[in-house]
Amino acid sequence: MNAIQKLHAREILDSRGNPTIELEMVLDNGMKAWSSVPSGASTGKHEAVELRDGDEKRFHGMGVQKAIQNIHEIISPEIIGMNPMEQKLIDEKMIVLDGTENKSKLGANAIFAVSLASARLGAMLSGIKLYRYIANLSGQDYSMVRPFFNVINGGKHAGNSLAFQECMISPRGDSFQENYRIAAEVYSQLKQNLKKKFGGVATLLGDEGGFAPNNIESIEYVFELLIQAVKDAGYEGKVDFAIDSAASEFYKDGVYDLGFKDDISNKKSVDEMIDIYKNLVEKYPIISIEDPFDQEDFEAFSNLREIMQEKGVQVMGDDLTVTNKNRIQKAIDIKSCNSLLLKINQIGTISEAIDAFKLAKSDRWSVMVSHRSGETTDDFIADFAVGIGAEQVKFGSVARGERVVKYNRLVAIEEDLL
Ligand code: 2PG
Ligand code: MG
Repeated sequence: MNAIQKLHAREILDSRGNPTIELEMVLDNGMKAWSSVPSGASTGKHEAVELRDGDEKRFHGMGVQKAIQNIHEIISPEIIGMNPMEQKLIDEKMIVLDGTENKSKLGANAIFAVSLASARLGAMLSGIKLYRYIANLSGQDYSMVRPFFNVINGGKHAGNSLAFQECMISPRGDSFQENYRIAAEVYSQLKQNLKKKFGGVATLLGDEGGFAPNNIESIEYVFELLIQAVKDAGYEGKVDFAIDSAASEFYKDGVYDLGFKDDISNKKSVDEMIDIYKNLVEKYPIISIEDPFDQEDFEAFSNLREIMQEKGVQVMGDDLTVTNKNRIQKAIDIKSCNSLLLKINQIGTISEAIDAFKLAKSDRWSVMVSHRSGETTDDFIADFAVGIGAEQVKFGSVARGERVVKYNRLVAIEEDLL
């Protein structure tokens, strides 16, 4: 009868060594699907709540035993007996069971694990590939995505002094395979160049597998390094760049402090930040700017969007919009963005993430599906991005297993699409 028979969750570790949830969902015919839960470091204030135990004696308070207990004792009795193909009903049931605005009762991490596993099981039951199943669920046409690879890490994701969180490269090749290869070649060129210039310590990695050199005087200099690596690798003019400032992390009392990690004050006003972005876009092939300002400053976003729109540059909301339809609607009304960063765990369920996607599309935004800085080897978001027909993805660098597992899945999907 194709009913969910059992949910079993356990505590595992993510790529940063923090505890997270792995879930197994079993169907009455013996089919099994699993999921595991990522976790952000530069989380937006308005994201759905990731439930942590707060017991300092275990994992410095980061344990997820309460969330696991919520799966076993509260979600499981309600979900057992349901058909996993009823994704919307399952997601809605959990939203009602939780009953809070931000999923703080059951934990968005608990809800997310169940939502993903049921989609996987639904796809297995339908006998189709997960990305095709997601396309059916969302009513969208699946399509291959353009990847953005985070090759220089800063902000909260690295121990260096760079304020800006992510500097990405995005080759303009004809296929995903080609873009993946170009990115890997540029990455290894960049490694050689960094080593030659600053020594081996400059090639240490940040949380998302990009390099985290400490000898960087300015954000311009990062892009000079990238220009050089692209050129040396033989791809001059064939690679675009993107930036995720994650600016909420260095915003305080009306100013952006680019020296925040070293306690060396380097304060910039909104207007000065706009000048930095204008200058960057003029000098380098930057096509996307994510979270350029604080997560509450819809107005500053919209000032930048007005400037960038005509240059064809994306102004993308992440902490600003948190995959939440109320905040996306506000950003549409105020014209803050023309692009959405979409993270399923920011909102908690697949159904809500699909709704967020559709809302952004209703205002003709582009959409980039994203990993979190703390990841697992779950590759669900690769299928999800292709299935909903998002144009872009970012899953970190071309190194570290929890990042490449998702890009590697795209290689297989692309083959399947040919
Ligand atoms: C971001 C993400 C992922 P985090 O800001 O876009 O790169 O970081 O998961 O730490 O929020
Ligand atoms: Mg971001």
